[in-house]
Amino acid sequence: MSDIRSKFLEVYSVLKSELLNDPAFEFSHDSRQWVERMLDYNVPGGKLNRGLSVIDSYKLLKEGKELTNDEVFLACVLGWCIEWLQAYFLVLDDIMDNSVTRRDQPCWFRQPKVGMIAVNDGLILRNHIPRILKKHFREKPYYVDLLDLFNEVEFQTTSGQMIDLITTLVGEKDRSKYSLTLHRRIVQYKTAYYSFYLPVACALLMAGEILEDHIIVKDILVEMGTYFQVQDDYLDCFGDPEVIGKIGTDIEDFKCSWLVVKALERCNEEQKKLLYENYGKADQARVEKVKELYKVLDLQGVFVEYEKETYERLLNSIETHPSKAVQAALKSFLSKIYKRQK
Ligand code: DMA
Ligand code: MG
Ligand code: MG
Ligand code: MG
Repeated sequence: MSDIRSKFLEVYSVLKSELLNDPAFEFSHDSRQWVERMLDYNVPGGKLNRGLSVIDSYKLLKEGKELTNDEVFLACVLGWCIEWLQAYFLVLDDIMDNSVTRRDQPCWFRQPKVGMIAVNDGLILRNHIPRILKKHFREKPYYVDLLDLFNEVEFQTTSGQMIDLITTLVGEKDRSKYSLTLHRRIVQYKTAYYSFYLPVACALLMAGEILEDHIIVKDILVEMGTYFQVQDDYLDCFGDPEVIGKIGTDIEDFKCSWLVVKALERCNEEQKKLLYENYGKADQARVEKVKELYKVLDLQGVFVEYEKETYERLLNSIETHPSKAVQAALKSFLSKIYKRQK
């Protein structure tokens, strides 16, 4: 394991132990055990890309200057706050999307004895974040900005989740409403801000920067996040569940996925009819018919082309940025997701 990853995981144990001994709540043996199990199940088991990106970006912004132990620790803490935020969104997202597996295990709400307690567990995860921030950043000059950043990004993400969910109501009435413009709006809000802008914004605040001075960086990261969610939509259908650790549900759930938008763009009247009849039904045979159609329409080829173009476009806009350090941070983030299989 890389040095930084093992350091990062050590910090998880520190934060967990602080939260399990939070003096603001008198834990009983059972409640402490519940929270510990819930955290271990939902927080550290992902790719950790978002969390690790805070440390990576901060290092690059410091242009090779050796970081102090304290700086590394604080960057790890912020990284974990993003992983906590992600865990909170995912626990609730899996309930709303009626998903089966996540990170190679059953979704938390599918665990025996958990069920809808998972809703409150999601809220607990969410409430941990300001507690972690208060403990470690209260004295920092950028504390208020940090709190504001997390609040703003959470608002954007929950709003994105809302439009992701209510758009399916529109789609059930009229599938032709699903467009690239609508898709873009959903994924910017539900994914791009918290997954891409937030890690770099955390690093910028730690480096003493003012976020308003970095609008271009934000725009590039939101573009990158959009690309990331197109990949997620693609992998939902064409990814290997063994590799991505989750079973896709977008077709059953009637989602305004990038794939269905592209299919609608490309299909003839007959194929459109087939799509209308089979999309959005929790029936394996119908799901297979939709997947067949996606293959006939060569959506795999369309995606490969999209991926190539997007990568080049992103690289170009990164290279127009005046700061080499910022360029390096953005390129490092992009390289982590380009052609990802999981
Ligand atoms: C994910 O959208 C967005 C959030 C905020 C969790 P999604 O439902 O496509 O994600 P996944 O495919 O991981 O369930
Ligand atoms: Mg989901
Ligand atoms: Mg979802
Ligand atoms: Mg998805």
